[in-house]
Amino acid sequence: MATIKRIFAREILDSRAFPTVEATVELDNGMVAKSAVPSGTSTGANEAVELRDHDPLRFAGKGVTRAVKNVNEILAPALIGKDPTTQTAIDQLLVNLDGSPNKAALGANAILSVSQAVSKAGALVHNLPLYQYFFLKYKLVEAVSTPSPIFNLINGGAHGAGNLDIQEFQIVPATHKKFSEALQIGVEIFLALDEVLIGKGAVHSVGIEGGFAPDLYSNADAFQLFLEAIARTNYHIAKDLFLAIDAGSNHYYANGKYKLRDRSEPYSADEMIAYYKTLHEKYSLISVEDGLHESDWDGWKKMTAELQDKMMIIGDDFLTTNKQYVLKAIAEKACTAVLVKPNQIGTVSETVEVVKIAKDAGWQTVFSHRSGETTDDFIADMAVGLGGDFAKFGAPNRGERVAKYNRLWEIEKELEAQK
Ligand code: 2PG
Ligand code: MG
Repeated sequence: MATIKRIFAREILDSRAFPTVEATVELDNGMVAKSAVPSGTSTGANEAVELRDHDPLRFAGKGVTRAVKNVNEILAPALIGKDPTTQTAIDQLLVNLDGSPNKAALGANAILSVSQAVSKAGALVHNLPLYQYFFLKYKLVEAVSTPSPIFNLINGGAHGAGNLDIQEFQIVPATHKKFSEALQIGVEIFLALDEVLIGKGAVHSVGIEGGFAPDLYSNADAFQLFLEAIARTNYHIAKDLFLAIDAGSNHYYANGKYKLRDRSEPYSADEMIAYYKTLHEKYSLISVEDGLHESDWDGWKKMTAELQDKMMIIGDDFLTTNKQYVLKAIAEKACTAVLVKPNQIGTVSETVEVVKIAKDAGWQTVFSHRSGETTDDFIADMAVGLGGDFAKFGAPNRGERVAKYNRLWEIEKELEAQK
């Protein structure tokens, strides 16, 4: 049995130039595994706590030396000599060492870096690719397959240039397409959008997740841009691909109302639901994430009742990959899908538990990157190994995004070779 010989963490930079935590696990047989944690920009109130230094004299207060120290001085010594394949026991130990309800003591970034690196070490010990290790360990699905990608091609809200309210304007290739075909659709529409924006003399630089961040007058303009771009390709909306959004509605919510620049009067929750229905009719919208504010449970129940036969209702900030909220939303029929972000909860095992609960309830699972990312492709393997239905890794652009899409592409090839 291989055991953990040494664990250490360090600061590395994420895609926004903020420091984040990378942990390295060394085993007594010489094997080495590393993993880095991502970080959100538009975060849910109930996410596990990301520990930052808040020292204004270092990296604008974004340093994570306290989290690094917690790995090196508290988590690492407790794990020496442990078997890295005992993920559940190790994660429980990490949770206990923290002792707080939301990982505020040691930091979810500290804890997750170790938890993820331990998974990678466990896969190495079994001589398996990480996705196979997850698949065989947790048995959440009958067979491994690659998830369908959701591409965020226009960045608005907290991720964009400040002139669009909706956070992510996405395209979803038809789910019967295999991953590599879906990737090609995403890329060709991304490149067509670039041409359309250049043709209009509009800003065509990209936002925080690699999608374009153009200067537009209204959210409706973004959907029109999609139609123009799609018309330049050989693909057809509602046949080869569909539109979707991450509304990120916390961003434009105030005093019980939603303020979209498309209309001078703010929208009520009922009017937002009607708005999403119109988007479905007009633009084949098949998925809406965080369509209402994270605290509006009654609104979410209504939204699910009214829209679930037309589109997927995804909870992100609303559920924060937290069992407590996922169970409540299942019981109250407030969603039909969960966004899966390991750093919202802080360990691999708790993430797996949430995925299992969602699957058992017949929900869809959408594995997601964060806006602050590294080139670690952990989430791609996790999505495959746990039977994720969808993978949302941003635009097919920027190294930290394409690292994950390229990993899915590689896995597709591996799986095809095994057939
Ligand atoms: C989201 C994510 C990822 P962030 O809202 O779904 O796209 O953004 O990481 O900023 O929370
Ligand atoms: Mg979201």
